[in-house]
Amino acid sequence: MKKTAFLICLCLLALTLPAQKYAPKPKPADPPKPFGPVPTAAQVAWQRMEMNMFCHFGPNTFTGLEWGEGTEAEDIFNPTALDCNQWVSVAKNAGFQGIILTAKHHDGFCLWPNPVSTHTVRESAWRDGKGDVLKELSEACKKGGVKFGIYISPWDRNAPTYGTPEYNKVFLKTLQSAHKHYGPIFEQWFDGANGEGPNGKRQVYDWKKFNGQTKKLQPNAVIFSDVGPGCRWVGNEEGTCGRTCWSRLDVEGREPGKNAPSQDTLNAGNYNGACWIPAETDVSIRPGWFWRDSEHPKSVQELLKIYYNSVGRNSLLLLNVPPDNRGLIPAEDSLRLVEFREALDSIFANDLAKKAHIDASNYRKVVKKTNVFECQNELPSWFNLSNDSYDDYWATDDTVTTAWVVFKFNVPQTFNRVLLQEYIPLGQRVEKFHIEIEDENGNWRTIAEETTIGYKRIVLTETVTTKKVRIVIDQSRASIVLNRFGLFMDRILEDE
Ligand code: FUL
Repeated sequence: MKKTAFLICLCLLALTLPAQKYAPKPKPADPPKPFGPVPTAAQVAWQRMEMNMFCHFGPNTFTGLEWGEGTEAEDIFNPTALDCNQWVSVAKNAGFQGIILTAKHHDGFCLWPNPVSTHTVRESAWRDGKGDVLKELSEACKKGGVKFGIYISPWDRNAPTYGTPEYNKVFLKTLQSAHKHYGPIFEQWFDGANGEGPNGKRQVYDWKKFNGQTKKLQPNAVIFSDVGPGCRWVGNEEGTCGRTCWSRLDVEGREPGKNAPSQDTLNAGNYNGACWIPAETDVSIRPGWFWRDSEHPKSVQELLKIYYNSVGRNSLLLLNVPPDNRGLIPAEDSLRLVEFREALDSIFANDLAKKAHIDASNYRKVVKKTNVFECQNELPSWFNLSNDSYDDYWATDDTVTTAWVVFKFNVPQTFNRVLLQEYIPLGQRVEKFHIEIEDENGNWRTIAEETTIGYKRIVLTETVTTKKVRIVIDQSRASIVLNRFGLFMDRILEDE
């Protein structure tokens, strides 16, 4: 009885309140639900680095070999003017966010005094055995604000235990010594190469333990191998990611090396892959991975093509820039990288799409968080396509998997590069899209047809001039979530 009286009072009170002030709150649209496997925060941060520098350095720098035998005398390693700060400044000037060093290549020589090896800088005459390249580079990276990563080859042509279960223990201790003393490490690189012939030693690697210990000691490190788990080899060393590239891969029953998925699969990913394992494109600025006096860096044009074929195809670019036998990055490579940076800036500094009026066939209703009571503050989320805030996106309603966005200009614009980005924290969705421009007669003309977008897609088109550009998403596996669209003019590779 008491309860009923209380409820009546409550209703009367509610009726006396001014209706206007308590108008029903518009329900802000929920963010789209994630689709399929999604990246971890570390994988998103890694992908956003876009370009990192690889440094192959070790006995091969002094012998001219690509794969050292493992029998080279330690004294062979003798850089006369090592300066890791110079490597860092070269990397920064080129716009690389991180550096990955071959701390131990297949010859087994360790660039740090690894306590479980007798084939290290400690055994060499270099700096009286007191030198430590890992220490110098990790400190230089910290000082320069560049992230530090390491390559440690599982294949070891020097380790006496190689080919026995004992080697796995040695390898775990090797990893531990590097991970404990030189972190934080943003990427751990596990090479899949294993060149021992039929009569040679074969190692059965304990990948579970290698990955488990790495995760424990360096929780933010993205682990590279043919099968991840953090990121995967792109399947070639030419700098070409698949035109269709899914960041998903099936790795059940797979291992790095001989039991890896086919190179074609690594190049394109698996449409329904169970794990988020994005592609990393590793390629050298020179013909070899290690420095040789007789070799020279690629041209700016070649580097730009590599950029489009890697970063522009939903992959991260890991460009190898090998230090020479002085322990310095040669002037011709560092100059080439400055030219490469200037070329990228000349193309991507001027986003023509920023001047556009945008319209879309559908958008998810997003109510400005600061003022949820006023419906007129609903923002068409397509505005987010031309701003630089990573976490703001244009998304369609849940059931809408085909949509267009049109970019209109007051005066005609000339461009040949179209940039698109999906908001990958919510997964990879788009599987087919095309780009149209309005011609002089007011008709739409298709200038490109592509498949995947992923983290970043740069579509190379003929040079066109138009007042209207339309992106048509023909097929998406869930609602569309794009966070960036841009239009650029490349005058360096204009007709490619
Ligand atoms: C390969 C190695 O065999 C090469 O020497 C180089 O380190 C390259 C990055 O990976 O598998």
